[in-house]
Formats: sequence, C-alpha cells, structure tokens
Amino acid sequence: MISRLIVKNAVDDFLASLEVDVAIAGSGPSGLVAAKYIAENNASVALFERKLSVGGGMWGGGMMFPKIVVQEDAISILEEFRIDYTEEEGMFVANSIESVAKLTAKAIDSGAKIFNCISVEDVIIRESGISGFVVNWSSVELAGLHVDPLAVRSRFCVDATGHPAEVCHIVQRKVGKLQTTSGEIEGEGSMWAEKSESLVVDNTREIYPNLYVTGMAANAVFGSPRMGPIFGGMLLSGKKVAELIIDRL
Ligand code: 48H
Repeated sequence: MISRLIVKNAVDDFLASLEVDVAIAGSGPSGLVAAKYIAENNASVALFERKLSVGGGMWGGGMMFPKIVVQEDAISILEEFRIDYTEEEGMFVANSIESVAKLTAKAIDSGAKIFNCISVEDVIIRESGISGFVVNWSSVELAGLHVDPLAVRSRFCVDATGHPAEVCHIVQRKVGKLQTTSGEIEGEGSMWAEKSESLVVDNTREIYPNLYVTGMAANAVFGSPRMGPIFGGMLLSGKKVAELIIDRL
C-alpha cells in the first residue's frame, strides 16, 4: 500500500504538470522566487531541479559560512518571504539555510510544483518559439544511460540554471540566435559585485521567443560579471522575470 500511494500520487503530480503555463529549469534563489510570484498569480508552474536538494548555490552562503548579504533594495523580498535579517554597515545579513527553506516553502505554498532529481536536457521548439522542456531523470543523465526523455509543454520557459546557463546553451546550439548583441552567449565575467548586482536585473529578459533568463544565468548570457555571495540581485531578478511573464499570461 505504501508503495502504491507513493507511485500513484507522484505520477498524478507529474501528469498534472505535463502542460503548464510556466516551466522553470533550476531551483536556486532566482528560480524559487520566480516560481512563487508566478504561481501566486494563479498560473501553473513546474520547476525542475537536477539535484536531490533545491536551493542551488544559496545553501553554502560564502565559502560555506552560512550567511548571505542582501542590499537594501531587495529587503522587501526578504520580508515577503519572512526571512530574518540584521542590518550592519548599511547592508543586510541573513542565514543562507533559513533563506533556502523559506524561499522553497513560499514557492510551494503559492502552488508551484517542484520536481527534484529531474534535469532539463532539451527544449521543445515550435513556430512561435520555445514551447516547453524535454526532461529526464538526473540519474539517467549521470549514469549516461541511453533512455529517451519525456516532454513538458509550457507557454513560457525560464532558464534559472545559474552559472552554466544550460537552457540558453541548448538553444544556442540547436535552435538559433539568442537576443544578445552577438546573438550568442557572451560568457560570465570576473567578480565585480557593485556592477553585477544591478546588471543581473537588467539582464533578466526574454532571450529567445518564450524563453526568459534569470539569476546568474542572465549575467552569464549577457557577459556581465559575477558578484559573490550577495544575493539581492538573484531575488530581484526572480521577481522581475515573474513580472515579465505575468504581463504576458
Ligand atoms: C535542471 C538544473 C539544470 C538542468 C542546472 O546556481 P543557482 O543557485 O542559480 P541562481 O542563478 O538562482 O543563483 C545563483 C547563486 O546561487 C550564485 O551562484 C551566485 C550568486 N554566485 C555568485 C558568484 O560569484 O559565484 O541554482 C541553479 C540550479 C541548481 O540547483 C542546479 O542544480 C540546477 O539549477 N540546474 N536543473 N535541469 N539542466 N542545470
């Protein structure tokens, strides 16, 4: 009975997410924030995460010291997610573990469905643009097994895969030119926190018809610097991508 309940309920969730309004690849801070704001607008959201755990690079804070720094303009997001913080020297400090836990809880409470251990390995392409993700078990990918994937249809897709910008790389390789100056992925630059925190919000855009990029992937695609363990830009980028998509739903 235990096994039947698990398999039946997991399959029901997966079936219900085979066609959604928005599919997100990657459950780091930008993906989780985007999922929360989109789902609370009554849109269906499926978020696929390769790893067993959600949270991406946020758990580790800075060099495994479990703290993150957030700048003032993202404090309203910490407050919306009820993440505690302290103010020091004009900056704000939060616990990275609490941050992941609360971003995740709010995304789920808003109705987003999170599927862990599933990797996005390709996109669905139609005349109108990107129309969904091609997904497979991460264990299949890691073992290098030859197992065909399944497809998830969505009106909009989001690349929230962090530094590697995996979905954008797939699109560049297989589909066509991206909406960057060169038409290609311009590559992440070296660390310059002050600059890159505002650039990550500017870079949060539609990068190919119906495909948006958010978080660290946005800076990787547009050739902007990295920023280290300051996370306000990730939160603001997740919120911005949600607003851009909500406007079109
Ligand atoms: C499914 C995938 C796939 C795939 C990857 O790296 P993340 O935390 O991403 P962001 O952009 O939300 O946050 C970036 C931040 O954590 C960071 O690294 C910063 C601020 N760095 C600054 C610096 O200077 O280093 O999360 C991305 C998630 C991960 O959990 C991956 O496992 C997952 O995406 N992922 N999931 N299918 N193809 N590729």
